[in-house]
Amino acid sequence: MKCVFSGVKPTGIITLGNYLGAIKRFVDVQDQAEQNFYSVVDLHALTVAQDPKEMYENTLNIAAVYLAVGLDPRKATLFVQSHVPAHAEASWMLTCLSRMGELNRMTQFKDKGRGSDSAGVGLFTYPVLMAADVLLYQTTHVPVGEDQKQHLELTRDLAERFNRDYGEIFVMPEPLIAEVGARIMGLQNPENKMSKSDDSDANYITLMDTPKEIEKKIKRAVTDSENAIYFDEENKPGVSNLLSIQSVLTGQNMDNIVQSYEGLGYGALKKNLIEITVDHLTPIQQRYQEIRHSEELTNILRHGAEHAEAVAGETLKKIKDALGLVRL
Ligand code: AQP
Repeated sequence: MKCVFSGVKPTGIITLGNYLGAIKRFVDVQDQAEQNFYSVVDLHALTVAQDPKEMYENTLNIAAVYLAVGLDPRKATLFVQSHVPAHAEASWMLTCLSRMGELNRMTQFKDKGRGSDSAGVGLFTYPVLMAADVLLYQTTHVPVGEDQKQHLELTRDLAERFNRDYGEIFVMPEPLIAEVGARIMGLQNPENKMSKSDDSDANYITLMDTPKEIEKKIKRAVTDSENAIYFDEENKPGVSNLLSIQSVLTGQNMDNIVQSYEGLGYGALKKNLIEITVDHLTPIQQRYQEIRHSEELTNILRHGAEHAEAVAGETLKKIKDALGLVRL
């Protein structure tokens, strides 16, 4: 892999969904790629009204999580999106290349904006900003959860259109979507994906939840009345979701996990998963506490922004030249 880019919005505390679907994979691939860029995409968070104080804290919290889960700043450039103005600039240029119809088809806009007159324009153009994020780094691979697949297809469409109309500038990025864990579902509502801005905190586990909170949430997780443990997303979404979480956290394959529960009921599955989750998150939380208020964190973000700006700036120059914008 030549270059990997991905990002997370600072819209709340990172959930097990964000972690298993995306962030854990950032760590898994950081040694395989020649270059890694991971951003806290704060401009994306603005697409929905944010409390400024929470926004500020959440941005630094997510940067600290990046380090706590094992991203290594010697291998990965970590930065805050708004520190690199090229993202907003390139986004405008790509917006002018985008079509209403294709943005209208984005399912996340349909879900969050529901096509109403009061839906934010930023929510509508969000996928174009994401395209700019990815394309500015000549990204070859983008580790994301299933929900971002459609946005990445749009990124590829825009890159193709630009290359065709203005000359070959952009590399075509590929999504990296896991087979298991790409769509972790809500604990109370396993028909919908787990989201960090969900109204009910019983629906998600955050990376910062205490062992007691984890225990309470997993114990209360919705299952079904069959009391038989096997993987069937359609008919047993709650149980299958718990099994997926166990599979990604432990790296064990699904068949082995299911076999290990033979003759056991949901109580055993939940008890085991509570233990696995707490054991996995405890060292992450310890490292997070060490780093969150350290100077190390701000230094890493400062250096990250400088490097990101240099790389993105090169692509931005090419875009401007191709479009005929005068640079003096
Ligand atoms: N439930 C999920 N399962 C697997 N992957 C997920 N991701 C999000 N939810 C799940 C992946 O996490 C990465 C970062 O997501 P994001 O914060 O940039 O945006 P999102 O997809 O909108 O995540 P949330 O948690 O649902 O945020 P809110 O509630 O603010 O909208 C992405 O790669 C995403 O695919």
